[in-house]
Amino acid sequence: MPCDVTKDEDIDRVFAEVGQKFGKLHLLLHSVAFAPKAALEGHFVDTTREAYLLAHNVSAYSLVALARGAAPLMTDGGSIIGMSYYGAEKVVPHYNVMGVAKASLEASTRYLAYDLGPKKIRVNCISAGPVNTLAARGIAGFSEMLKTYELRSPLKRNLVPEELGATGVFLASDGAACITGQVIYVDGGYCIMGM
Ligand code: 0WE
Repeated sequence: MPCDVTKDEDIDRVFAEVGQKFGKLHLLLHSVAFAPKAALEGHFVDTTREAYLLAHNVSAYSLVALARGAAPLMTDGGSIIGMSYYGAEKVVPHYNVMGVAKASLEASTRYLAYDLGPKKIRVNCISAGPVNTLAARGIAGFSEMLKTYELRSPLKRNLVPEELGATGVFLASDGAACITGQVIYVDGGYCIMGM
């Protein structure tokens, strides 16, 4: 089903259809982000108001709106998963406004976890190391980033997408029944390094 996450009508329609088709929902995976290309190329200080608001609307507020739509269908409890990146926490050159939006996504994860915990709905983020996706291919210096993870991460390699899937399955399962409000790094341990 198409869903423009900047439109409340789209979100309402999707969850109404999910309710009709399935009656309930156990898992919501939020995997959507956008910042205008220009904002990811120049200096963060030059981020326009328009680019800042668009990045936060699509990449962070959408988690709140989707969680509100999903929660009434999660009558057995549920698992909500967002996708984040280390640029939320530390400065990654050129990640710019996306880093600020991911910081907002991670903080929203904690506040949603608090609100929805009494309904047995858990809310967590997976913070992924770099993955060679279509969106990543346009990013200047991306192949250098992959090499840096190979060289510097404790596991001395990049992740494979199946490992993100496996972490998602874990977070959706009862194995993670007492885990909420967390950011789980799937990055070969890269984020623990100081040098
Ligand atoms: O979150 C992301 C990227 C998401 C993204 C990608 C694009 C490319 C095309 C958001 N908006 C756009 N807008 C476009 O016009 N990542 C974690 C991947 C990523 O993006 C970077 C990175 C990494 C890693 C940008 C700069 C530096 C590092």
